[in-house]
Amino acid sequence: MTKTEQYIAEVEEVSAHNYHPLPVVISKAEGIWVTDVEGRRYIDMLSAYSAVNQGHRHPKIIRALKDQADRLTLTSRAFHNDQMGPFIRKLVKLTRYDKALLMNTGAEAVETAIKAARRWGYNKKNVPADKAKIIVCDGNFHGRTTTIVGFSTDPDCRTGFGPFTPGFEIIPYNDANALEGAIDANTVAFLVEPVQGEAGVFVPSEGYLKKCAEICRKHNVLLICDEIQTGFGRTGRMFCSDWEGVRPDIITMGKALGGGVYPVSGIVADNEIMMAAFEPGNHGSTFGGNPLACAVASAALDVIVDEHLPERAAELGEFFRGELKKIAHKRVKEIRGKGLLTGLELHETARPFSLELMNRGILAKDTHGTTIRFAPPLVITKEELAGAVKTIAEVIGK
Ligand code: IF1
Repeated sequence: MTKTEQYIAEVEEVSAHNYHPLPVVISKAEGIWVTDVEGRRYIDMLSAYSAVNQGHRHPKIIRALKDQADRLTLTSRAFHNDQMGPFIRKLVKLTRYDKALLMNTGAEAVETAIKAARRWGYNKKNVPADKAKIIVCDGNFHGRTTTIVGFSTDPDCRTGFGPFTPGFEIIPYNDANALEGAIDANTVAFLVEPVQGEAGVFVPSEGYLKKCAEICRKHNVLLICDEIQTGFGRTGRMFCSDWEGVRPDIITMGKALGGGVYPVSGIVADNEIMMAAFEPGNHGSTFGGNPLACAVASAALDVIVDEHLPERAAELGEFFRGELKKIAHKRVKEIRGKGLLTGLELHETARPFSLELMNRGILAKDTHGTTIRFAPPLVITKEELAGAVKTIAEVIGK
């Protein structure tokens, strides 16, 4: 057995079988490159689902991690720490909101937004107790807690995990009229991804989010944008909602906020929501806002701003999709995306192509059967992207 086979066999034996990864075992990484246990190098074109926008092990982020690890890692929120305030200040200045609430994973950020919206609804909109409704979209992906999978439309995510939390209504994505039709007196929020990732990189029509924002405002419904995957430069703006000049009432964030180094998530919102929703004792997390997380996330934000990652993603994404479109092979059904988040949809099953790309040094994951998702770290160069396109063309054209 090769080393790769040994590691995979071990995981098969001792880990729950909740994933079906590509058969590559990674042991090292730097920037856009990862190295497997056989010493083979690959370009990472998944970026841990956009969590390593800054590239693997960015030196400034690793420095922050090490320095903070030598001082203080965890206090819990029973005491203050000297990292949380300065970091949140930086985050709310960047995002231009009054306040942030820090958690660890994306799903927790979404749960936090749901709680905030419900409490706001009861305290500010006078929704009768336990009647709050939140509208969500067909094809959504917001995480894997029991509440969140309860409003998923993907059978793989939800089957067998009920009974589910009530209070959610599902409408079609990319249909602003459906949103207006679904809003009633008890509706507190509309939760939406500005680009649907899991659904196969589905980019809604231009103006959709703006229209949704107007409808929400008109009916006093909170707009919650889930930017966990689309945030921090991935789509070519700091947040994807910036593309349409939309300022959501709540943004959920995670993934790249921790620079691919440490799980850090949270929500931002203004006082009107944060103060109505949260008081001592009604929400929290042992690790949320811990000093190690804050030190890492602070450096992660600096890298995004200092290295102009949103601007890079905008420019390189255009270049990448332009080059991909030149492949024009009959196997290709559609190429779509925003910034450095691209889906290449085929007329056939995508997994064999992901496997062949892997054999040629490119790691990209198939999603929803026929789409390959390309989302390299935003620090990738034009030359590296051009090289990747050549390989992709060879694999698709084979
Ligand atoms: C998995 C997808 C990506 C997310 C949005 C919340 C979360 C995610 C918009 C939850 C997480 C992940 C998690 C990963 C696969 C993945 C994914 F294919 F399922 F849709 F990225 F595209 N909101 N996305 O995309 O964040 O709790 O995981 O930190 O296997 O679950 P989390």
